[in-house]
Amino acid sequence: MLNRLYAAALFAVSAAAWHAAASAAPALQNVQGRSHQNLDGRWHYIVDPYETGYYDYRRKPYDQSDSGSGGFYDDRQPKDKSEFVEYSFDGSPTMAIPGDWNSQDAKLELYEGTVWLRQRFDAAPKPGKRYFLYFGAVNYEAHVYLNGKKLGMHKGGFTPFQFEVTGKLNEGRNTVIVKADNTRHADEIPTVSTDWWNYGGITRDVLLAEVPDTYIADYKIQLAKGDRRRIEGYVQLDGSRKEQEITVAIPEANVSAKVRTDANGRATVRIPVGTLRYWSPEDPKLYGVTIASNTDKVADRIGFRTIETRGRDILLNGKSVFLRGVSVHEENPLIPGRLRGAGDMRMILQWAKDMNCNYVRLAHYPHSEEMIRLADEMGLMVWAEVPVYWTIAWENPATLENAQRQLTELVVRDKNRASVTVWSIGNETPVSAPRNAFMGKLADTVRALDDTRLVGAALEVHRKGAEITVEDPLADKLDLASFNEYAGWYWASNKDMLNFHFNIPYDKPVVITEFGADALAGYHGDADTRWSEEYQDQLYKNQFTMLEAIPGLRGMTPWVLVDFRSPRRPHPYYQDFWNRKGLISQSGKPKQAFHTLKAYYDRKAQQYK
Ligand code: GCB
Repeated sequence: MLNRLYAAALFAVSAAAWHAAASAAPALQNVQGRSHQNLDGRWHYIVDPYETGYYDYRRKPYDQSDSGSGGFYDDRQPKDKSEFVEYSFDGSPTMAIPGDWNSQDAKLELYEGTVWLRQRFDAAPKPGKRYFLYFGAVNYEAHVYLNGKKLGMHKGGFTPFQFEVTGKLNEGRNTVIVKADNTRHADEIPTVSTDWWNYGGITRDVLLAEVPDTYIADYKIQLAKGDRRRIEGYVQLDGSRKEQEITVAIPEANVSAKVRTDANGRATVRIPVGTLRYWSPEDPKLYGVTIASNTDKVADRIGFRTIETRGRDILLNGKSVFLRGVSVHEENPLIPGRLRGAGDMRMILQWAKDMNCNYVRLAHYPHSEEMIRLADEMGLMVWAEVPVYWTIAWENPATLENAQRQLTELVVRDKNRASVTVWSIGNETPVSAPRNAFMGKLADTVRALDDTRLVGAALEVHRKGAEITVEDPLADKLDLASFNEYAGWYWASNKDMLNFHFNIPYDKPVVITEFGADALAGYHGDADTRWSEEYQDQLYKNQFTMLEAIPGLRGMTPWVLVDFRSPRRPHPYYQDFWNRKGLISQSGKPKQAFHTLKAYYDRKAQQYK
C-alpha cells in the first residue's frame, strides 16, 4: 500500500513537472548498464551571445517565424557558391564533451549565454528496439535537435534527461545539435547569486541508449526502512507488454524472487533476506543484482544498508556512527573546470579518504552518477543536494515546480546507491513564510519519493549574545539538526570565538554542514593573521573545542575540501577569483588544517569504533 502511495506521489510530481520541461523525460535507470553508443568526443561549437541562431531579427524564434530557415539547428550547408549562409559548424572550433566550455576556450572563461554544439554519429536502428538520446547534464537550459527537428527542452544543470528517438534516427549519418544556455535568472534553480563558477555546456556523457520494445525503465532495490531482513522496492516496465513476470536475483546472497508487473507495468518488490554483508565505509560491499523480464534484463551493483536516527544518534546498520565528512564541489582545481571523468572523481574522493573521512557533502547540486557510484565503491557516505541556494523566488509556482523536478530527477537517479544517506533540500535559505512553505513542500516531495534515507538541509544560525542557536520551523520536517556556522570567519575571530557556545533546541543528531576559513596556501603568519594557513588551522582547533560541547554532535562537513573558483571572490592577492577555504590548495597541496582535521577524525574513528 505504502509503495503504491510513493509511486502515486512520484507520478504526481513527475507528470506536472516533466510536462513543464516540454518533453524531456525522466532518464532510464542505470543507463550505463544498457546497450548504448557513446556520443562524447569533440563537438563543433558556435558561440551565440545574441541568440542569432534561435531568433530572427524580429526576435521571433525561427521555428515560429515566416523568415524561412535561419536556425542553427538546421546545420545548413550552402548548396552552391551563391547561397547565403551566415554560420558554419564545419568551420567552427571543437570542444571536448563531456566538458564545460569555460575551461576550454579563454574567450569563454566568464561567458554566460548561448553556445550551439553539434555532433554527428552513425546509427543502425533495429526493428523492435527503442532508442533514447540521453544527457547526463547540460547547464542550464538545453534545446535539443535531431536531424533538424526539435526533440525538446530541459532546464536544470545537474540532472539527467532523455528524449525518445525511436523512428527518428536515420540509417547511417545523424546530427545532434544542442543549444545550451547558462544565463542566470532570478526565478530559476539556482538563482542569480551563487558562490561557485557558472560552468556552462554539456558537462556529462551523451549516450544513445538501445532497449527492447518493452523495457525495464526503472527499479528500486534497497533494504526496507530500518529493516535489515527485507529488500523492498519496485520494478517499472514501459512498452506494450506491461504485464510480465520479473525475476530479481542476487546470486551471491542466494536470492531469486519472482514478481508480476500490473497493467501499468509496475511490480512491488518485497523479498525477505538472511544476513547480508551490509554496506559501510569500512566494508563497502556491493552485490551483483539482476532484474530480468521476458523482454529485458539489466544488471547493477548494489549495496545494502540501513540508515536511521534515534534521538540524537545516527545509526548505520543499527550502529551509532559519527559522520567524518567534508564538503566538496564538482570541480578539478588542477585544470580548473568541472570534473571530466572517473580519474578526476577518484582523485577528489581519495583526498577526502586521506583525511580519514567516511562521508562527503556533495555541495550544492547533484554531482554526477559516476561520482555517487564511486562513493559506493570507495566507502563514502553521501549528502546529496539540490541547488536551492540562498534567496530563491519562493512565491513563484514555476520555480517550485522546477525545484521539485530537479529533486525528483536526483532521487530517481540515485535511489539505488547505498552511499547516499542524506537527501538535502537546500542551503542557507532565509526563514520566511513563503520560504517555509516552499521548502516544506520539497521535504514532503523527497519523503514521498524515498523513505529510506535521512532528509536534511543546511540551515542558518542566529546569535543571541554569546549563544548560537537554530530557530527554523523547517527543522520539524528534517531528520537532522544541520546548519552552517562561520564563527571565527564571517563573525568573531580566532581571538574571541571561544566566547560563544551552541544551544541547539532539537532532539536530533547535530551535523554541522559548514564552517571554515580562507587560507592562501603558502601564506604564513600567526593565528590572528587573516588568510594565513595558521589562522585557518587555529580556527579548526577552536571549532572542535566549541562543537565538542554540543551533546548531540554526530558529524560535520567543514567547508571545503579544495579551493574552488568563484566570481564572488575578487581580492587580488588572497583570492584572485578563488574561494580559499579549501583544506587543499588549488595545486593539490594539503594546508596545515588538513592535518588537524585528519587528527580529529582519527580520534573520532576510535571513539565510534
Ligand atoms: C556558505 C555557502 C557556500 C560558500 C561559503 C563561503 O555559507 O553555503 O556555498 O562558498 O559559505 O565560503 O562563504
